[in-house]
Amino acid sequence: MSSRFLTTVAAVATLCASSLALASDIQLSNPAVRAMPPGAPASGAYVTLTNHSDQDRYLVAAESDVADAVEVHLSEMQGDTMKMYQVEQVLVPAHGQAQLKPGSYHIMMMGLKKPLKAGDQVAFTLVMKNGERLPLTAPVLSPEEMTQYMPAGMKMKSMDHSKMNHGNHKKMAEGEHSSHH
Ligand SMILES: [Cu+2]
Repeated sequence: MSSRFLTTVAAVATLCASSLALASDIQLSNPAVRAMPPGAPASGAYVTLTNHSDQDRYLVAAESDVADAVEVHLSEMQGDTMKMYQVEQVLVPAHGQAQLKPGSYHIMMMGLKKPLKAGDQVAFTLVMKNGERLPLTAPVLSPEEMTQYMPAGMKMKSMDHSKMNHGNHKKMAEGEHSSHH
């Protein structure tokens, strides 16, 4: 290992001392996994990606060892039936957001290796089109908690309890905001 490399590492470490997450332009917030009873074949995971860069970015895949297969899906109403299918990518627009949420884009875990109990944590790796890999740990939410996670439900709650909305992802938000410019 050259001393030049060590110098670079030290400089980067200093810059990022307040938040390792700042290594990426993509901020992950509001992660959630839907709890599933024993024997359930599949479940969904949700997260919001915020792109702090000037370039459009794309989520192309997700990985986890919790299931045999993990895919990025889109749910859509077709007539009065909810259909879902795998998508090649999800756009995270420059200085914008992509929300993976119930009834829309989601991470699909198929062939669950164990039941997903409320309170558990599930580790994922999100893969971006540019090759960047973003680690993500998502809490498993009970059916009741998932109801709160619904975008419509969150909107109504935030009218009365605006702090609740931020409380859900305060760890990530604080780290990002303290050094974001
Ligand atoms: Cu799906």
